[in-house]
Amino acid sequence: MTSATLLDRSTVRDHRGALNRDEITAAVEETLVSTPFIDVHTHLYMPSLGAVGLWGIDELITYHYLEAEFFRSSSITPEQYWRFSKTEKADAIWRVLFVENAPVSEATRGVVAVLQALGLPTTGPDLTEAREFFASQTLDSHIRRVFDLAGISEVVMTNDPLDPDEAPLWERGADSDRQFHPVLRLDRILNKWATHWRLLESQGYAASEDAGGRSVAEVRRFLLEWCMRMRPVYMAVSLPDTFMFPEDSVRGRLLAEAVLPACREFGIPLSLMIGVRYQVNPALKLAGDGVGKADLRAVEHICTANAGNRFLISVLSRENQHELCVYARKFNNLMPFGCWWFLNNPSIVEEITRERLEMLGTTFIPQHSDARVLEQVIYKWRNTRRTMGPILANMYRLLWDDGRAVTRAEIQADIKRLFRTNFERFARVREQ
Ligand code: FIX
Ligand code: ZN
Repeated sequence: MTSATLLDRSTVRDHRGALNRDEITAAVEETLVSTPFIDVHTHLYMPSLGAVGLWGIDELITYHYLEAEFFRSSSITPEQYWRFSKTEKADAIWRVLFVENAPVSEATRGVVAVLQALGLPTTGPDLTEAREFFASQTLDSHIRRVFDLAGISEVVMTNDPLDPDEAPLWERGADSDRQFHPVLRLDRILNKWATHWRLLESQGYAASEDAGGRSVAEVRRFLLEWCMRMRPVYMAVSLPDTFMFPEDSVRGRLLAEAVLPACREFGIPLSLMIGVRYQVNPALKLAGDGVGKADLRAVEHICTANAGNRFLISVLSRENQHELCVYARKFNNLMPFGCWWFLNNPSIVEEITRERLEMLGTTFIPQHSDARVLEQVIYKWRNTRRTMGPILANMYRLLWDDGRAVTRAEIQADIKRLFRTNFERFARVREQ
């Protein structure tokens, strides 16, 4: 006899609109499909920044996730590969990962899902038909269609104020777009000061190599001027597995004395993405980064010392996930988000998400796409909905078995909170 039948059904169904146990799965699936998500971290760009945005079949195939997998299955060396044209690179990867081998990995299967969603052939010796299709698209209408297929209403960009291609577009006054939210990305300033302080100096900021003198105040001025220009929804930085806070370093000083005060002044969160081992194999370029377990006492210290700041935090190492959940229970100025990069695989997303639901309820942001190529949002959000459905349905069934049914409205509110309002409220998006 199951626990369900042991329960007095009338007590379980004692509130208006309560679902039956066997209605939960369909209600969850329908709500996941009908709720447009906000994608809180991508490397996508609004049309007015079109020059730096990636889209189309050649970009999909030469995505650094696929390059890493290509070098495992091909005798072509990275040195030879980097001498290829974009088309030659895409042709080589298509042949090796999609023709000579079945595309079963998460990243290769993703390309197949995108081709299918756009009505293109998912098999075939070459990419001719796909190239013709993408060549016939108009970027603006294509973006809207792709967002619809992905079930997202907005994306959050990654905008680098020191990027030589992107920064001039902002300085010339890039048109904003309601479906693209800017973010001020600070990796060059915080992680590569030694090679970038001169750029600030050349722009009229009194910076110095040791970040002494007026450097801190000037960086703060730089950040606030870019906040006025870009209106970011948050500032962001990726950090190595060795990151510590406080830290007696240029990064430690700029973070504590320039970035955190600027975030408070502009009223936006700081996103910390912790745990990268940069360029463990430089021959693979963007595909050459790795992961390392970080000492999350840095998170404890930064949340404690900066109660006036809000932190969006994602950690790259699987081994750091539980600690992050525990810290989120201690600090309500900490919002865990996403299953980042090497964690964005359904088996790991399931593990992390179940743990977060059990420890945090619905007070976290389950996922972001990290899309670098426009059409990737289609498969990354399809995977997320496919993974989230059974997890959420099981959660509500357990609640049912424990004596309380849920309503469709409650499921809608929870899913909206997980994939929209947690971010909107934490980043105060609608207030800006
Ligand atoms: O730092 C980041 O934002 C990372 O997401 C990227 O650098 C990384 O290369 C990536 O594409 C992960 O999915
Ligand atoms: Zn990213």
